[in-house]
Amino acid sequence: FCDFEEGKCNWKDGPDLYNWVRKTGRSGTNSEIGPGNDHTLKTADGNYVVFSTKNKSPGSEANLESEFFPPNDKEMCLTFFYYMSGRDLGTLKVMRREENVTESTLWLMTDDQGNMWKRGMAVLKSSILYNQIVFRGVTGEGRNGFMALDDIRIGTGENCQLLPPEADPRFEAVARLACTFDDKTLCSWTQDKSTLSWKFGSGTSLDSTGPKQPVGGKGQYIYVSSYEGTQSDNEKIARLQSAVVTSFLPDAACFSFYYHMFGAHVGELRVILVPMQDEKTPQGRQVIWRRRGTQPDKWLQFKDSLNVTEGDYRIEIEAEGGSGFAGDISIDEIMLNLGACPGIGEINLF
Ligand SMILES: [Ca+2]
Ligand SMILES: [Ca+2]
Repeated sequence: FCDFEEGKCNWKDGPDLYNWVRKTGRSGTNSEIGPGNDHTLKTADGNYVVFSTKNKSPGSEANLESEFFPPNDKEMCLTFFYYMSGRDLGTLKVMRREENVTESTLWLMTDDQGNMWKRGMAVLKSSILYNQIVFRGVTGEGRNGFMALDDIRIGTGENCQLLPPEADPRFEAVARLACTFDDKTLCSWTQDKSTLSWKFGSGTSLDSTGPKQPVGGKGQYIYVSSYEGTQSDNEKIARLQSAVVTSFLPDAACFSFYYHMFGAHVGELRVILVPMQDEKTPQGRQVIWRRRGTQPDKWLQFKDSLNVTEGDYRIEIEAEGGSGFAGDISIDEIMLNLGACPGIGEINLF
């Protein structure tokens, strides 16, 4: 248990540029801002730890790390109080790290949660590995907000559940990965800059190998031309990378999108899972689906239940060019839904 009245107990600062700062409600002695009262004493003399967006660029990170716990065969429970205030504040995540092997998001809240201390709770499943808990703050665009923590307790698992229920990191993943491309953005997806690029299309070009129209008849899709003339062999891939998604265990998730591949020189379209702990090693990339060469001249749907064993991961959609100009690979309407895909297979669309 840690109430931060005497210090940070066994909680340590991560290796990042910024740290969670211990502070009293009334203190103006350091540059951090925070709640007026702590949670333990509910007075301005009480202490907590805080990470603010003040003077930090968006995406700045601070980690508060527990000691390593030995393998445990019983479920444990993490409870804590959090205070998140300010526009475009950013994200507070609770991560579990197992022997530096896997990192899983247990709890996640984004942006302002009202000007009060709220109770958070997360189930710590049994683990056969040494493991630790990490509170990770990531700042957003705001410059005048803060996230604070107090009264962190790790105890036995009776009546433990995820609180608040909306802190389930899976909901965030579902919302973040969906993309129609209709507003001419990639949503939370990013392009790998070292490769060929995905371009926006609306079906109005004279190119006879692209789709006649986007899925749904209007808006935008994205596509890759088979050949752009100037590329060398190792540049023939266009890669679209998802934001980090947490494992959907014990439930599955259904990942789907529409694709259109047509023309004599069409290359290959692949879906790849990249576990974050293996991100730096090529053998960690798991190709879960591939389709090669020209297909019927219409939108087809890829759909598959994601079976990821544990830990956080990223999805990549990779299009490989062909040996000539005749051909495009297009995709549209990326979706992620909780639960396994009903009737897995490929479904034709008009
Ligand atoms: Ca306190
Ligand atoms: Ca679209």
